[in-house]
Amino acid sequence: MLLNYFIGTAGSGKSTLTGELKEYIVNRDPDISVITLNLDPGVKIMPYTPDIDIRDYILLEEVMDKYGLGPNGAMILASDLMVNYLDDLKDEIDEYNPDWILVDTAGQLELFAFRETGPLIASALGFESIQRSVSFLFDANFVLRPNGFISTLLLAASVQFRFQKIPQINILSKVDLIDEDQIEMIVNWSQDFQALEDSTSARERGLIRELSMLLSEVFIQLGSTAEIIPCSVREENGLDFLFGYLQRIFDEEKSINI
Ligand SMILES: Nc1nc2c(ncn2[C@@H]2O[C@H](COP(=O)(O)OP(=O)(O)OP(=O)(O)O)[C@@H](O)[C@H]2O)c(=O)[nH]1
Ligand SMILES: [Mg+2]
Repeated sequence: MLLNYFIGTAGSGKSTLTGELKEYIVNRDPDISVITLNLDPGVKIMPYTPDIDIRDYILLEEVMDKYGLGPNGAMILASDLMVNYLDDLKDEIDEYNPDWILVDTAGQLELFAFRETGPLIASALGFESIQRSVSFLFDANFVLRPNGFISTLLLAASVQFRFQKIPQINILSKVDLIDEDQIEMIVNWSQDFQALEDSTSARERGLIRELSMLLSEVFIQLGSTAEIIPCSVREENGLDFLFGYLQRIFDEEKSINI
């Protein structure tokens, strides 16, 4: 079984991609049974209908009313309360017994990634022969400049640090909003941090330049990360690559369990 978490900044396209990727897989390979799991207790309108939904157990609005909290405080509490429903989620997953589970997380990524909940859910749902992966979305709107790319890279690196041992795929989302040259430039930054440092030196000024140069130097020291996959659900672009990456992770699990 493969369980993939979509994580990324607010509005980066996690829910849309979760729904579209399921559609893509159903059409592309009917032998793979795939379900979606929504872990966002606060979402009101979703671009797809999740097969399993945390909102059946916790609703942000009810937490606000019951505990007299505003949306932010209630979101923190709701995400902590999710842990109480892990057995229910597991039972629902067992009923479906799927090959792949696509997990859609809330926009407040720090709640899922930096508090105890996310890693706890990740390990609690990591039962039996389950292979897990994280797909981290870089919103094309925000990574056009080196400083935007570097700050998102720092977030992605923090998530990787928290979800140790879980393979991470980096996705450049909404690429229909930027042009081909820009896509190429960002993919190049992800493969070659020296190119990122050169762009930083050319395009940033003052303190931001100094800081960005230092940070890109840190990434050079840390070594190269995986190439970022450009994706657009509008143009159905990149879903094949993402599917391929996930399939490789899934096949690795199968070969380990033979
Ligand atoms: N142009 C374009 N817009 C997209 C794409 N994917 C998502 N969007 C739009 O981006 C907005 C946010 O998409 P969501 O899928 O709700 O993003 P999210 O990351 O789930 O948002 P939160 O859960 O609120 O953090 C919506 O208006 C989507 O229609 C894409 O590939 N291209
Ligand atoms: Mg969402």
